[in-house]
Amino acid sequence: MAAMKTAVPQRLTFARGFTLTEMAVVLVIVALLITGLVIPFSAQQEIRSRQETERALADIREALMGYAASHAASDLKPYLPCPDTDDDGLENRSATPGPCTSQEGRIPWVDLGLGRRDAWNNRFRYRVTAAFSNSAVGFTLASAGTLTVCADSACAATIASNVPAVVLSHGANGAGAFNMSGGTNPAPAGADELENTDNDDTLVGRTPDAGFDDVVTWVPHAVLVNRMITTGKLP
Ligand SMILES: [Ca+2]
Ligand SMILES: [Ca+2]
Repeated sequence: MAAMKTAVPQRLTFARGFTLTEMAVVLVIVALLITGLVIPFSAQQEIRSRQETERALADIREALMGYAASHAASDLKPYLPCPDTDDDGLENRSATPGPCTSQEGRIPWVDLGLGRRDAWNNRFRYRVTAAFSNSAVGFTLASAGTLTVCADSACAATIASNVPAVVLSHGANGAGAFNMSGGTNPAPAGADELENTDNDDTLVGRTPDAGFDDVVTWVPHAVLVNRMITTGKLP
């Protein structure tokens, strides 16, 4: 009897101690799991936003080619829309019919019926070659795009040349983007992102990393011309 009385408390003491240790281990594991889940969640949200913006840009590219196929200039040749320069979603021309007020601005989302904002709540930037956007004199098979998409701001490597039009999102940081209030966000820090805000014919469309998060697409010359031929708009 005495031996049994001492054996039971010993077993209970051992069981209680083991449970506490086990709980501590479980708590540590749960803490590690929560930390591990929280970080990928924000990263996953970023990936979803980027994919959403990439899909929107692909739709905009199709819409631009549809616009060219459905609009005839005064000479009956096709033309691309002008950028929107006053944040109303409508293209801006210095004469109607005629050339654009500016070759760069916001994508004219009202004219296209899509592309009002990217996943980070900024406008899409749009730049178009003058010879492809004049509604008095449309483009022909001989028209050349003046835009160049490069791998970096120095343009040591070219990704696409002879490009008629480029559309881009300034990414998660939104640096240099036209915002939803009609203004422009503070300029980006990196040279490659800065190249996409300086209103010239060179743009950067490289793989994203810590110093570059722009999402860039363009209307390739050969694809646009081929679409005009297959729809009977050219030659
Ligand atoms: Ca406008
Ligand atoms: Ca530039």
